[in-house]
Amino acid sequence: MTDNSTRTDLFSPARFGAIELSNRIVMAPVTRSRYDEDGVPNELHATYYAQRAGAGLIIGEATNISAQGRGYAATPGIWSDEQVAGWKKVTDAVHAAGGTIVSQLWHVGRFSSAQLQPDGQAPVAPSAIAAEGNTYTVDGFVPVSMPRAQETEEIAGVIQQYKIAAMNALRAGFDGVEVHAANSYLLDQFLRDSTNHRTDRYGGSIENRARLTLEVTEAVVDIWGSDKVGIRLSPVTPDAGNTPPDSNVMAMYGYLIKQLNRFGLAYLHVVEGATATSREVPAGVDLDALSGLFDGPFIGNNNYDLEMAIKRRAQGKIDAVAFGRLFIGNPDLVERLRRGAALTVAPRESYYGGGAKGYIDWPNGSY
Ligand code: 8OZ
Repeated sequence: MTDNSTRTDLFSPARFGAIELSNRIVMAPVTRSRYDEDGVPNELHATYYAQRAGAGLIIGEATNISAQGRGYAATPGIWSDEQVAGWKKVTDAVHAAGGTIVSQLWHVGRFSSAQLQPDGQAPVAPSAIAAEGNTYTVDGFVPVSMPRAQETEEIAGVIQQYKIAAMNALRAGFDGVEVHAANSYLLDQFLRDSTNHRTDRYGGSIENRARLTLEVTEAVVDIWGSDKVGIRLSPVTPDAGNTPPDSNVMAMYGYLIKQLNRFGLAYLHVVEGATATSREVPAGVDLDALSGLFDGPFIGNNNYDLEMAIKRRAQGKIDAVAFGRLFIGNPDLVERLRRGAALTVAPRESYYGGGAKGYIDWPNGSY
């Protein structure tokens, strides 16, 4: 077998801000929908993450910062004491296995059903524009609900939700947090002119549309320090109903990334193309030019294989690569890639829902 570590430094340790990575192969946040209604992690989730501690860094699956931020049944939360205690089991298990793990802070915005919201209320969004598509509830898939546009005065409350979740992540023993500003959820809904039609200081100009993401980042940095905070963006990923990205991707995300530089964050993480599908980008978009505007470490993601990662690392385009789906069927992915060993392809049916089967039972450590 080949020892790929002689071909690239992707298998060598790195330091992103104050986050220590044992190698530059990162586990992307992967929604697995295996939680009870209380969104509390338990031994099952601790085992799952500990099995994947060989990742240079684990980015935990998208985690609801509040009941209002929840858009899918069976996803975890980080607003209650029970959830914090559950996450502590996960972080302890990952640390005992030698790993590093950050929590991805998530508010879905309009991509929710009233069925999932406190008191059956409408989900909140920058503007009252309905998404298309279905979300998952205990009754199965249902269309997402018409959202309610947030009042300007409510936005401080949203920032507070992020702040409390960031404090909870600290109490739960995480090594940092990632702000989920990707994939057409709340922060991305504010960034994009297709979903943000506001006329207050959070809408209209690029500066105004970037404001909430920057204020949330600042709030989270206040808790953690900038060197333990990363952010994930997906400048061209359409949402589930194919709402288009911003009308001027380069200007919008270019401005945002330049503004993010003032924090000195641990890393920027970008979905290059459409999440879990194509790396294609619309005409006029150059994602490498956008990531090149960032002053700190850059994690590239989306449909990579090892060869592409080695090549893009050698070209100086990435500092680390994040693999999502490959970590489902290969808990020992880093070692498999290093040895050039065969990879297990997890079938789609194993991705979401269920229990231990298809979750913690993949071949581990046998090459
Ligand atoms: C798959 C299913 C549900 C949610 C994302 C948090 O795309 C998600 C997600 C992925 O960022």
